[in-house]
Amino acid sequence: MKEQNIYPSFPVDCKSLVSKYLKKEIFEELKELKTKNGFTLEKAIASGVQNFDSGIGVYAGDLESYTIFASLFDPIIEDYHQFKKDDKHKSNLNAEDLKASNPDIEGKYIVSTRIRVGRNFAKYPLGPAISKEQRENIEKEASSALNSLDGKLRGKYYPLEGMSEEISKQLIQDHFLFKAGDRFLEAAGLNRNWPSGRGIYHNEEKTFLVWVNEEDQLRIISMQSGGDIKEVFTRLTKAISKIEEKVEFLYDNHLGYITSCPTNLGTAMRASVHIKLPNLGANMKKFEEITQKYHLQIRGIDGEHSQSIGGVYDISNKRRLGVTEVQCVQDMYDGVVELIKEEKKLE
Ligand code: ADP
Ligand code: DAR
Repeated sequence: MKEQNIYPSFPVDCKSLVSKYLKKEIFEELKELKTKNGFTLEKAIASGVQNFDSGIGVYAGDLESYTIFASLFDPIIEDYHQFKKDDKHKSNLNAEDLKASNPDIEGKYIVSTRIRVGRNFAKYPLGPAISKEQRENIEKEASSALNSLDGKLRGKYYPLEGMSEEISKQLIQDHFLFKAGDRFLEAAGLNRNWPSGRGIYHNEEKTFLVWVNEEDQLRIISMQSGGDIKEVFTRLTKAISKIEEKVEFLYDNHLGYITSCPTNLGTAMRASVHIKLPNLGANMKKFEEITQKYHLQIRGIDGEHSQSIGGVYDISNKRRLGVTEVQCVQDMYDGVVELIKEEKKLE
């Protein structure tokens, strides 16, 4: 019988926020508590306990998790987002407010632009706590809302269940589809019953995509080749408002759009470019000076936990909570303008 509720021990070199903030007294305070969906502290910290290389290491099973386990979640949220428990999140999805003419008209640097938001259904628990049946109901409601989209957003929903290995591999290679089997999501209970209830919607041009039941119940994505960041953002904001006519999103006045991972709270937005910066790549001190100045994150070109290849980097906003969606994209845009300027100097 697996021993329950033992205070976890983390290696001394573990840098995850759960290892930093889960003090013994907090563990004792929270270990017996459960949300109305039966979500426990043990489930909330499972990913960080099984993956010592986590950055954060916790996931919420529902909105209530953020209240019941506040003694742990609040300091993690404050540390990651510099966002205090009395702060209020504000949303601004008005693309007109974005000042972003294409910074790379000749297409010399920016390979592609992608802006995504996570959204969860107000009437269901989050991924780590939903049942197989609830996940399948989400898929039904999401696909019916998506299949009603028209104009340039018109497209088709493709369930993962029954999708050929070859098509799924191609969609992942095109960066359109999520990978299966992330060990962090696995430990958080987000891969349960895989691939039931999971799938992808995309329009004919594959510039508008929606992932259903990956880490969040919806990942609404606008993407295209090149650096017309404003066009990508405008398409995304139109799509979000269309979907919101059919689906009520889980939102909280303090934490904004609610997601299972605390890093995505607030806007749940990641605005990224795949950009060729070989010279800056050889001068990481300068590279990181600029990314820090504009609150940017560097990822590899196959997404989170991947490496950059051939001097192409995934550059995106790091801030998600306590800033608006327009500010997230403005952070990324302003940083990209400076990175291109610096790369030109180094050429
Ligand atoms: P998320 O952005 O949803 O948090 P990842 O960082 O894992 O998740 O990225 C998901 C997928 O999107 C990966 O295949 C990644 O290569 C792709 N991707 C991210 N940004 C871009 C971009 N600007 N252009 C093309 N593909 C991108
Ligand atoms: N790997 C987890 C999640 C960090 C943020 N990325 C998300 N949510 N996909 C960690 O704690 O490092």
